[in-house]
Amino acid sequence: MKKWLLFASAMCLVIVLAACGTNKGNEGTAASPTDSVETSAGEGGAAAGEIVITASNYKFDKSEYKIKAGEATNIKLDSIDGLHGLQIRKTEYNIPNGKTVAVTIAEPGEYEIICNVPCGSGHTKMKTKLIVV
Ligand SMILES: [Cu+2]
Repeated sequence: MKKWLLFASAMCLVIVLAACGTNKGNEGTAASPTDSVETSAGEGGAAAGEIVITASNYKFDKSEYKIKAGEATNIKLDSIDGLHGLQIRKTEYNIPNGKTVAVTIAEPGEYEIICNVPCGSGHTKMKTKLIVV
């Protein structure tokens, strides 16, 4: 009986670890509903959704990212090549590498995203856009 319980809890652990693994491959696309429920319970509070911005030398994975005005969205920065940081201009949001920040912007518009870590020769070219609709 006890052995069986041990096995069951070990299986739970495996499932949790596997869930983390698949989450990493989620580059920039909207997380699946189950993922975002887990994440919002953990770090961002009651965020509406999550986006992952992937940074490498010397670019971000998309030319623009969209979030909804007035709604908290968890934005995660993932550096897969080099070390980068993210700054949303005209706002106070800075997202360090590997961190998730709940971002709420009330005013619709285009916000420039830049890298805020001096990362090398292509640093000044590291720009993308956050579209708030
Ligand atoms: Cu940089």
